[in-house]
Amino acid sequence: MAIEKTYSMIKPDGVRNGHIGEIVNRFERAGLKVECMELGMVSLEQAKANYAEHEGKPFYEGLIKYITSGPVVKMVISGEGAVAKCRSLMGATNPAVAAPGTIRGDFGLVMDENVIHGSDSPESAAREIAIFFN
Ligand SMILES: Nc1nc2c(ncn2[C@@H]2O[C@H](COP(=O)(O)OP(=O)(O)O)[C@@H](O)[C@H]2O)c(=O)[nH]1
Ligand SMILES: [Mg+2]
Repeated sequence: MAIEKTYSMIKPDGVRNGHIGEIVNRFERAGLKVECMELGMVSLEQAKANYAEHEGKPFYEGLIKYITSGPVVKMVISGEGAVAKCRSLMGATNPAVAAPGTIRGDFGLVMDENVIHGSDSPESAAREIAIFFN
């Protein structure tokens, strides 16, 4: 393991339902550090770039519409093994099966609104950080 950076984003439902503080608290309690943080909208260009790998899938259009529908919290998180650590704190993609104690398991209900995004590799993290922070 090494000190890594990852991109994490509290999605519109997480912001709307008032989970910002709890999520940031979980990251910090786990020893991760918030390097950058911004509350704001995701542009259509940013949404398409971030989710390029999913273009053409049945849920793609809904995903783009959703992620641009309301304010999100964009974050750069750093720490030892930050990419995997964030993913494990997030839990499984589908909140219906995400383990209790994970962010998605505790605050999500459906796949379309699953509370949080996190990069899936150090390479994705570098790409995604460049999309959202200059
Ligand atoms: N409605 C729907 N949304 C999906 C599905 N798969 C993925 N998504 C959404 O697209 C996002 C990106 O998918 P993916 O990269 O596979 O999952 P993640 O890395 O765990 O966020 C997920 O967080 C979901 O919001 C699906 O089968 N149905
Ligand atoms: Mg993903």
